[in-house]
Amino acid sequence: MKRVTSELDKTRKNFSLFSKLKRKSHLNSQVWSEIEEILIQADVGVVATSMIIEQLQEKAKEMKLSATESIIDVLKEQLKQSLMKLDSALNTDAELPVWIFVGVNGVGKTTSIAKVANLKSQGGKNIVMAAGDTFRAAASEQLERWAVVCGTELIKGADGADPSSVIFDATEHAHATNASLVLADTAGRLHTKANLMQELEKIVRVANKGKGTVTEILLVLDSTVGQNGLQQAKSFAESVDVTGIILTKLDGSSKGGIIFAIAEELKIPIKFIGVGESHEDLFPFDAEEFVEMLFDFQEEM
Ligand SMILES: Nc1nc2c(ncn2[C@@H]2O[C@H](COP(=O)(O)OP(=O)(O)O)[C@@H](O)[C@H]2O)c(=O)[nH]1
Ligand SMILES: [Mg+2]
Repeated sequence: MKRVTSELDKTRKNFSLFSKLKRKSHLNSQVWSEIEEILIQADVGVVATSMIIEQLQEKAKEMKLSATESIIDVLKEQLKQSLMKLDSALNTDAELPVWIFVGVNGVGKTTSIAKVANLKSQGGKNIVMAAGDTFRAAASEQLERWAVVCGTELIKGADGADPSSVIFDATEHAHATNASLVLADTAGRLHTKANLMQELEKIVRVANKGKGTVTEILLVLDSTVGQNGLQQAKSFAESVDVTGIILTKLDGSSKGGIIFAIAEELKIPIKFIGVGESHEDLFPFDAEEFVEMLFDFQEEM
């Protein structure tokens, strides 16, 4: 995840305020409220921030800490732990694993499929993409262009076709051609529309009917929308068993702190982060490295 450092500049800028705070030697109530303010500013959110502060205050008491510098170090470890509690490993544990990408419009589902395809085909996997966004003709054309770039196969249906049947056909094709992973796109849907959410349940059910097994349902969230992403995640998780989150557009976002809200409040692991528009701009999520990068602000000191 080394290359990501500069892409995280905007989020890191928020966390770099901790370096100024470190210079205040004594831990007092003003320092506590500044810690709180920095976390909220970084879009960790009010609920997760108060959970974090509460834990941190307990530790400060237990460890009898009185220096601001040491509490910032403890905070950094605590943030790492909260992310590491969740398992970011990707599940391919099936004869033919199927990963379904879900989320609202424009968050980066289709682009993320290209990125995951690129990463996994470099790792030796034989991939079939399923153009399950049959809502707009342009959507399968977009995925088709990516399939060419990534050198993967693509199964699509007629415009307006039932997305479940397109994804089902992709699993049959993948099985027949000995492919090892199916990546299925879906149309963006408003999490507030009950019928669209029901369609998603059907997609998952049908994808499991043939030779494929759905081993990941990846919810794609746009990090630039901040706390609104939490609401999206809660609604999707009510309809389908979301196994992980792909957090996109971190390159243009100062709201990367949302990662901690997702971990604390939703307990859904982040599995990938997206940091740009090319098919190479995606990284498997590494909690330890991520937190190290956020707190790597020597240059600002
Ligand atoms: N900067 C940036 N742009 C992204 C990222 N992921 C997706 N995009 C852009 O967001 C827009 C919507 O992406 P798309 O994959 O079509 O979203 P979908 O509607 O969820 O399928 C496109 O212009 C993408 O290039 C990312 O990680 N960083
Ligand atoms: Mg799309």
